[in-house]
Amino acid sequence: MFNLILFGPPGSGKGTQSEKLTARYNLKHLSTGDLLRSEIQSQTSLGNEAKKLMDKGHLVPDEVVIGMISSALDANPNCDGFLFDGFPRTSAQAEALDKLLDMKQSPIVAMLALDVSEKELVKRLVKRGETSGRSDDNNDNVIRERIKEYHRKTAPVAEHYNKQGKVVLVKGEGNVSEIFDALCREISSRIIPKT
Ligand code: B4P
Repeated sequence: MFNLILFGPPGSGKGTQSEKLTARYNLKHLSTGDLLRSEIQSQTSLGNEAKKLMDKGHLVPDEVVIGMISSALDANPNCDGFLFDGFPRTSAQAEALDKLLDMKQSPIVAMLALDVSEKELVKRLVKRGETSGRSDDNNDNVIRERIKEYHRKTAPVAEHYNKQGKVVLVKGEGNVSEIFDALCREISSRIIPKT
């Protein structure tokens, strides 16, 4: 299995690039944001609780998202690999993911980290909020809080994988296809072993 993490702050292009990468490399896309929004849409009790936190720009508890990822891994035993998007978002989630993948003897190969300035992040999320209907995108204070949560709780996840020598920093500003090409170059030249 070939497992990648696409990492970056809210609005850095994780969802956008994940769609293209999963199509190119035939990976199973696992986005905890999408899984949570689907629970909200179905009005499950998990979704209703998650919505309260997401609407404030806060993270959902670790045990909830770890449980969702664990079920998704079990539900896809035969895929070529996973692309994790928006997960792990805390050090506890990173440790749990490493354990789950150790059991499958298929560790993370690399963390592709999108680098985008805060000014650009806010601009993108405000713009998406005009049309997406996402309640966490149409309020400036919530957007700022999500970025603060990222610095408080998520940025340390990069250090976790840096210690394992797996972090690849990629410039996340520019047009979508240029960024996609840069990600593909990293995957092809540095990650997939040449035969
Ligand atoms: P996510 O769904 O992961 O959402 P996100 O980080 O806001 O968005 P993403 O990064 O995917 O968006 P993209 O840049 O592609 O999380 C939402 C919430 O769910 C979190 O705040 C949290 O509450 C909860 N949650 C999720 N996972 C969790 C976890 N593991 N633990 C706890 N809580 C969790 O796109 C942004 C915009 O930029 C789009 O409009 C896009 O079109 C645009 N864009 C993308 N690339 C661009 C480019 N190159 N140029 C210009 N615009 C671009």
